[in-house]
Amino acid sequence: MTAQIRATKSELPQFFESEFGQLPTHGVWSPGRVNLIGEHTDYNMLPVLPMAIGRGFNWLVRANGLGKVRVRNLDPSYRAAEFDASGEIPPSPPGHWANYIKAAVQATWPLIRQARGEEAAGFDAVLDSSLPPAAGLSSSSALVVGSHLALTTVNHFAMNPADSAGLMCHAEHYTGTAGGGMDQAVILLGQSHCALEIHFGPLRAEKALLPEDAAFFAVDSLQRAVKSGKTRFEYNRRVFECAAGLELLRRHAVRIDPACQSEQWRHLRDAAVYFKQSGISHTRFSLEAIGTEAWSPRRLRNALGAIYAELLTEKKMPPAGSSPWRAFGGFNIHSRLAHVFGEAERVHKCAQAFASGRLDEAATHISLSHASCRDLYHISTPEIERLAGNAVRCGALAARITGAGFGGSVVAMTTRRRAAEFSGKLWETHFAPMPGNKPASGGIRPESVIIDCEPASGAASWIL
Ligand code: NG1
Repeated sequence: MTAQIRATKSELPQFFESEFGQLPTHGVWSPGRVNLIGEHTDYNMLPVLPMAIGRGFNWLVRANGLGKVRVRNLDPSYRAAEFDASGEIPPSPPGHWANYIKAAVQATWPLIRQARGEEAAGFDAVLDSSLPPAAGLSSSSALVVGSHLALTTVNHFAMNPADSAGLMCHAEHYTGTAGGGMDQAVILLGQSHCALEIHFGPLRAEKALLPEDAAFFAVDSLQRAVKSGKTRFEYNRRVFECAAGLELLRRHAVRIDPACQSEQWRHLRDAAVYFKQSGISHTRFSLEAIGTEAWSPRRLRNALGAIYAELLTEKKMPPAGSSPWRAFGGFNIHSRLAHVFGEAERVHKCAQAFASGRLDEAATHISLSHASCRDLYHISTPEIERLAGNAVRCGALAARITGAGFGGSVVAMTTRRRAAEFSGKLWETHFAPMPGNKPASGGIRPESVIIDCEPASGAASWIL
């Protein structure tokens, strides 16, 4: 793996020794991911089609006898993270990178203690990242998963990767987002040469073959989607809207089909299964149950009763009256559900098109996904639209926003034959003219914004 070679050749070992006075004992690799299709479906237990990529975090670690976790980042803009390890760790201020490490440690620590009957060992670590932060390539979950592997590795505590993925999905909620399980799953289970079609509840990751001649690029819009403050509100709000939508569908289903057992629906996936089995159009059903108008908080509270407040808390929405609620235009439940049900159907169709080498058909699903993310889920931005448009004008078969949205990256698909021409043109037309972007003045480099993505294997740890 190129990234591992990079670690041993870099200054990381000296950095570790100068910080901690000893040599590291283990290495850890935790990659980022790019999601090809299936956006905002995972927390509804509907499938996704991501792949792990060759960029991520390189870690060097060693157990310490201090009961502490001490982590240093080679990038000096991240201050040292240091805290007492336990199952209940007070969080750092919102948005602080230490929270991603704390998230993993507080969830993993009690498991080791329970299995061993004694406290786990803390660890010292240095890390270096080749992933752009907050760019929709899952640097946050790569940090969470890497911290989990650092802790389990120095404690010689073996866990099945699928169990680690489930544990880390819930662990990351500590940071304030109510995300699904896609990122942690693909980071832990990723395989070289293929994407994964991931199903949830229970977690099932199937190899998704990609055509030999397909090439993928993650292209960074340079608009950072930092998941604290407004962006976190916008993400959790959509998770809430899906959960509230499920409640409204469930109530409508009882009225029109008392035998439907909708009281057992836990996720939008369960409603999707019901629609499929009963031959019902989700579009028509949602229209009847929800209507197309935005729901004001008051109207939704009246419709849902006590569940409204419970869901707000469960989905980590801030208290009423706090700043993100100001200028709130209502809950767009109908359009959110239309996106989620449509997107879930596209995931499997796109995987099938890939498997049988039908690139043009896959490109159609990818383009439709982007339009749905923009028009129904409202996660695109003018910068992303400009970038996705330019990618297509430069020869991409399709380009779509990837990850949570509100900035971040676009994934562009092209053919291997046209890949070099595509990336050259995109650099010349989109990035090179950016004000202040002169290589001589330390401007951005093509390979740091137009990232050639081969499907790569998932996270790993090893003895040095
Ligand atoms: P990113 O792009 O890493 O913030 C987020 C969620 C995913 C998924 C996608 C949208 C986390 C850790 N990740 O990804 O679970 O919902 O958005 O498809 O919350």
